[in-house]
Amino acid sequence: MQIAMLSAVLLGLGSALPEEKAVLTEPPTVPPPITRTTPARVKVELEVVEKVMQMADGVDYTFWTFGGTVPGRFIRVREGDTVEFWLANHPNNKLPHNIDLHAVTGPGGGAASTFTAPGHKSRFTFQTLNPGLYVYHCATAPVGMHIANGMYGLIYVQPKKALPKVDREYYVMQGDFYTDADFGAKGLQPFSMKRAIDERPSYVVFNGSALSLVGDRALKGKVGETVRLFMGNGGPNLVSSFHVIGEIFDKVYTEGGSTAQQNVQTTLVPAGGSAIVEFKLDTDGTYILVDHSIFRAFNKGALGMMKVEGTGNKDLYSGKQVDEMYLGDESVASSITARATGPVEVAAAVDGKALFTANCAMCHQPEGQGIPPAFPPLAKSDYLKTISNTKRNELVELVLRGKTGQITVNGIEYNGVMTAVAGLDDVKLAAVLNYVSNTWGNQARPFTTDEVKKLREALPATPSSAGGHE
Ligand code: HEC
Ligand SMILES: [Cu+2]
Repeated sequence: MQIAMLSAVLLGLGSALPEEKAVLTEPPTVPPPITRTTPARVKVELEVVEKVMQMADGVDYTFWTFGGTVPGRFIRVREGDTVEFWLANHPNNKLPHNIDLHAVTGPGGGAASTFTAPGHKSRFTFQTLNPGLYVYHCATAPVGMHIANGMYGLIYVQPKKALPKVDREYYVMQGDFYTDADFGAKGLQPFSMKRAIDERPSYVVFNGSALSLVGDRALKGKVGETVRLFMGNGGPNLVSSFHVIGEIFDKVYTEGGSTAQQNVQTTLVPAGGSAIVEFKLDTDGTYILVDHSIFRAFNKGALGMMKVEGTGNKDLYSGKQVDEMYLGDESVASSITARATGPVEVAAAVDGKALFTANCAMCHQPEGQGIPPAFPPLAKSDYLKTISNTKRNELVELVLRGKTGQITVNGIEYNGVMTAVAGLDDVKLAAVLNYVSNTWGNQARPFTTDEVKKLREALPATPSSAGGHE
């Protein structure tokens, strides 16, 4: 009886924290300030979604996201809270993912505890010991590639003594992106591992697109209001010289920490770091957010706007607006004035190359070169260079069912997870198999729709142990 009472008391203590579900917001919005003054057990549910979105006018990119946007959903909790964190990986996704939150004290920031395959979800729990503005990001290999595809966001651990109330809070995050073609090349642009390693981005943008904070999507304010920007930098490579043209930051909580600097023109935001900046809107007009490494702003997309309405203070400033004279470069100007049209579907043409780009290139790379030791090459690989007649059924099976286990390709060991590729009918499957077995110097007897249909029908009811070759 005593033991029962004791455990009841203990359980009582454990569940004493009030429970609540975190409100997560899409950029550029920020969840409302937390008004409670005691700790809570906060449930955070974040879903990984891989999807095509617009990176600039007419330019599409396959982003990997936390919550369907780049950056991912803004998470707001309070110092001293216990956070029950759920990471879900949408079943239509192709890759495993995880999350490392810089707000976590504990190994990997949660990475190992949240490693999640498509169609699964994981949970771990942590306490928020330190207040501040923290980056979170995916940390699944190849880590740089997951971050470069947009897998980052911000979590704000609101201090016990909250910052003073402001009229508006916004969420802005910079990121650099790597495509084979330079800025502005139209169509779906594949990720370039080479450019990422060389740190030569083709795009540097706020909130995942050169279009995200311009035109109708500009941030808004009114004369007399105070604004707080939660500014982050996902990288993966560049640091940001964050500046708002026509404003002086009254306060900057440098690096997202607890001490405010005053009267700052440009603040340095490290890759994987943040800053909280505050300013008062003293007069009307359009204020331009830039990375003051200025070619990035005018030639790579790192430009946003804040439109301030109201009666201007002519004593303070009188004259024409700055945006007109800065939008000089035609390619960027036309790109940022164009209206975004939202997510774009990949064309469903039965074109082997397009199917490869949409279904395989994110892992095996645009030229089939792979990324040793994570993703094996398909170009001139021992397996595909001349695929033997007896392996043709294995190839069908591995695409339809995925593949795990150790293999050696061109002398290098791989022990990865290839998830099943969904949505390929016989026509498409034949087209993509023809492409991979007859491009980059690979040679094979063509796969016909008929053959693929037969091989699919002949697949064993349960996956064969090999899945592919050894
Ligand atoms: C999620 C990333 C991913 C995607 C998408 C993917 N693969 Fe793979 N693929 C892998 C990994 C990882 C392996 C190695 C698996 C292992 O270690 O057992 C692999 C192995 C293979 C192999 C065997 C290579 C060898 O030499 O044994 C072939 C062939 C292949 N993939 C073709 C494809 C094709 C075709 C597509 C698109 C229809 C595709 N893959 C999509 C990750 C991927
Ligand atoms: Cu990831």
